Amino acid sequence: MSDIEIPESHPRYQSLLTRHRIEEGVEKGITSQQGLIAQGRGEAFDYLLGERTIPSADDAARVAAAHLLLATHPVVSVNGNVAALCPAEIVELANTVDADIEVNLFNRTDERMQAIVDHLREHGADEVKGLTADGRIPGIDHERAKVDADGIGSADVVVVPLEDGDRAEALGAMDKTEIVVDLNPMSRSARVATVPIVDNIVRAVPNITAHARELADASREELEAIVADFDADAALADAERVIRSGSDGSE
Ligand code: PTJ
Repeated sequence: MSDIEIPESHPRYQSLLTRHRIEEGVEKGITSQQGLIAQGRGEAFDYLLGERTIPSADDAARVAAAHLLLATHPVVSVNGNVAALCPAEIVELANTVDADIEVNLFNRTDERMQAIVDHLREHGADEVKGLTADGRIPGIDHERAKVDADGIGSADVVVVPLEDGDRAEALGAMDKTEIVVDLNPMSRSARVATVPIVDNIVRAVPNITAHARELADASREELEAIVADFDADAALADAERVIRSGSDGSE
């Protein structure tokens, strides 16, 4: 990571790099201006979590990997913040678990959709879905309802990072397994997720990939046991406890 002129030893290096990527995303027409606000909200929670992956979030990332390996048709949904922050890591995750990538935007415009598809292709994606938009998620009346029928429309497991609660709830109602990455354990999307990962997207995505690689040879029974053991409410309660107390119990 060397796209900013700040030494990696700087204590706030990762945070400054993340801000820089979001700013650059806005300049390139990838990230919406609201994305800057969303980033600020996320940063506040990350600061309280100690800007690290807490053990319960690492466990959740492993469960997410198991779900993705068990899935028949997994899809990773990408918005303007995710595309700016970790495009290559999204492509790597999708390749590792054989998932489709689909762009899905709250502030959807044709220009921004195309800019994100192009950006993901520049970072190694072969096929990026989302432009066809021939499917709809029932129960949502904004642009996020638009999906590809052969993408999110027919997925059994969907990774939805930095989601708004509406779509997360509607996808749940369609009986899809939802893996949500959100730094706020109290957000509606984290609360309705099958697997909430309370971590920064820049850490969570490579972590899911690492777990998927480690679990690549696990049997279906082993993966199903990992999935069955997970308690989403306990994961959220743990993240909230860390935020309030500043300790994850591991020190
Ligand atoms: O690109 P678009 O048009 O689809 O718009 C995307 C945004 C993010 C602007 C839109 O979905 C939005 O407004 O989201 P919210 O409602 O602000 O929710 C964003 C959530 O993501 C909040 O709960 C933040 O805490 C969380 N968040 C922000 N940055 C990160 C994050 N979670 C993980 N990693 C981050 N880097």
